[in-house]
Parts: sequence; structure tokens; C-alpha cells
Amino acid sequence: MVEIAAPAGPFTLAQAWLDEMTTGGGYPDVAQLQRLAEALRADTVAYLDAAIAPDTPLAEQQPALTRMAADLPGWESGEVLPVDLDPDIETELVISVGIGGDPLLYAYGADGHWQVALVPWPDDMEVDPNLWPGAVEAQDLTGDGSAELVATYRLRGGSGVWDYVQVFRWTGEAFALLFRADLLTWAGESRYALEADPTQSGALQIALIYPHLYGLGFDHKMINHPLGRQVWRWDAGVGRFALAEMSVDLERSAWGDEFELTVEDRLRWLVNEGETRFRQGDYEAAWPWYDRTLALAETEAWEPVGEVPHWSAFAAFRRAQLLLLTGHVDEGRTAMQAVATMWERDAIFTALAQAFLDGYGEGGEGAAERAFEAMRAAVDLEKHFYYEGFGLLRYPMTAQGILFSGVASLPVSEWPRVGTFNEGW
Ligand SMILES: [Ca+2]
Ligand SMILES: [Ca+2]
Repeated sequence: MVEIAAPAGPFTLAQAWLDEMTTGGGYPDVAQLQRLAEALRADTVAYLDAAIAPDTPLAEQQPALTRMAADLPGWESGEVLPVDLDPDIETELVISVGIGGDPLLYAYGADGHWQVALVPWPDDMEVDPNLWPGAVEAQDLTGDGSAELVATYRLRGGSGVWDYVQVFRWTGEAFALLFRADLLTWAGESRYALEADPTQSGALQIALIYPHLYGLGFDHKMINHPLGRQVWRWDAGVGRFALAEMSVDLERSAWGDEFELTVEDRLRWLVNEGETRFRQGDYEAAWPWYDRTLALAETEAWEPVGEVPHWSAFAAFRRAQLLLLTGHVDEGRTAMQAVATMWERDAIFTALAQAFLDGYGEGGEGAAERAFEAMRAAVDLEKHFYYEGFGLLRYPMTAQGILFSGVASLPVSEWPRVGTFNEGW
């Protein structure tokens, strides 16, 4: 055990904790991480009281700040950042120490001494040795002339990284949370940017930029995603940031503008846009996306090559369903029969089309439910898994969505899982 006592040198307690963890070979538990936070707080107060004057402007003490940054313990280098969060306080710092599980520290001079507060963790997360201090900046986001603290904690995982971006106002006693975004870098980078708010003089809006993931559609980590963007603006009336804009740019890759979009990418995105609406039961809104899919495939004379879904076959199937679901019985029947024969080299489309027609019957009340139920009973999607690979439906982790209408029977959370890999993303 490390006793909390006055350190004999810079960051003695935290260094002892690090030595213990390194030589002990253990994975720090919650109690040990709380001990680290206490050690760092005590060490930081002692260091600051000894090395940096709490009542002298920090701009005049830059060499001491540089020295402090170099003295910080940790597996990685840390940061000592002068900030101005409190108009009544002359000297304020945010200190980031390069140790997983370590809180960001806010230090401020008061009555000739230094006080240290912890910048809160994401409130629904346990302290975790994989949760590291991340980017920190102080900016006036609300336009009232006082800076807020933008503080990020980063959870480093195996196949992805979460950035928990939090915006705080310092009340003089505690940090009040004004905004939080959880950014996943997984299928491409997700990040935030602060931009001038065109609607409020002096305020900054928070832009979130990320690969748009179609959770309901055909999706996959290693494929190209369109650029998603959200804009959040300060709403003084409710005292928090509110979503002002959200968009998906189908002309831009989330991997960067230098990344050339393929016809395959565009078809997949168009189908996904349709799927998002279809599976919510918004048939009118879904329809144009399948039409656009079919038009693009025809214009580009697109044919599937290798292990890709047959986007135009799928769009034709959905379009025939939409005709039937919106009461265009004769036209829908003809279109569905065309799907069954057009894609007859693939058994699944023939089976799905025939089952849908059988269940639909002559239409009328309950026809949609009967049609989807008939498909579920008739088609074993297990046989159409991606890696075992046959059939024109790929990406089986979401392929079960073809069996559900969005208005019939089951909520999304109760859809049966037909794939077992890549779950949980
Ligand atoms: Ca200040
Ligand atoms: Ca402000």
C-alpha cells in the first residue's frame, strides 16, 4: 500500500503507484485507480505549491510550466495547459497525465494556495485503465465571454476507439456538464470540430464528423461509408447544446475526399438509405431510393463482381414489395413475378418473391403481415451467410432485415439474429 503523505519529490506518490503497478504486473482495479487519483491530486497540489506561484500570471511563469510538464509521471507524456474558466481566478491549469485510468485535473489558485479538482469521467462509465485522458481545450462556446472546458476521455479498444467528448462549465465549485458526444472511430475516424456559430455572435457550434453507419442496412466495418455530420448549437433557453443539423453526404467518403467512390459504394449507400426508411415503415420515403439504385445500376451497366450483394436485384425486390404494400396489386404482382424469374439463378430471390406472393394472396387486410410471415417461414437465411458464400444476399449480420417490413409483427430489437460474427459492433 502507498500511504497518502507529503511527497519528498515531484509526484512521489503517483510514481510509487506506477512502480507498484509495473513491478506487480497487475491490472489496476477500481480501488487502485481511485488511489491513483488521490495520489495525483496530492502530488499536484504539493508540486504546484512548491514550484508555481498561485497569484502570479502564468504567462510570467512559462519555464516553470514547461518544467512541470516534463516532471509529470506516466507511461506517456502529459500536458500542462493554462486555461481561463473562472473570471475571478488569476491562475488556472488543466493537467493531463499520461496514465490510463487517470482523471484530468483542474488546478486553480485561491487564497495563496492551489486547489485541485477532478474533471469528471463520463458519468455512466466505471473508471477503467483503458480510459485515457484525451484532447483538452478551453473555448467560449456559449458566447457569453467565459470559456467552457472541452475535455475528452479516450477508451482504447481492440478494433475501435471511443472518444467521450464532454463540455463543462466551471461553476466556481464544480463542473456542470453542458454537452457530451460519444465518438466511435471504428469504420473510419470520428472527430469533433468547433466552428463559428452562424446564428449566434461570439458562440461556437460543435460539429461531429464521422462515418455514417447504417445499423439497419447492409453494413460492415471494412467498407466505405458516407460522411456523416451533426451540428450542435448552444440553446441558452434550455441551458444545453441542441441538435441543429444532421446530414449524410452521399458524394463524400468518410475516409477522405481523396478516396474515390465506386459504383458499388454508391449503390450500397442508396440501398441503405432506402432500407433505413423501409424498415421504419416509411414506404413513401423509401421508394425513391430503390428507384435511384436501379437507375444507377442501369446507367453504369453494373453487375456484381465477386463477393458483393446484388444491389439492383435487391432494389427490384424491394420495389415490387412496395408496390404490393401500397395497394398496387396488379402492378406489384407483375413486378414480383419478374423478380422471381429475372434473378432465378439465385434461389433466394425466387424463394423470397414466391413466398411473398403466396402470403400476400389477393391483398386486403393483413396482407402485409401474411406476406412477411410467409417469407420468414419459407426462407432459411442461415444458408446465405457471407463467408460460406452463395446467393446474392451478403452481409448476413443484417440480412434478416429483408424479412421484416418495419410495420409488421416485430420491433427491431426482437428480430432474430441469423449471423453470429460481427455482432455487437
Ligand atoms: Ca481566470
Ligand atoms: Ca461561455
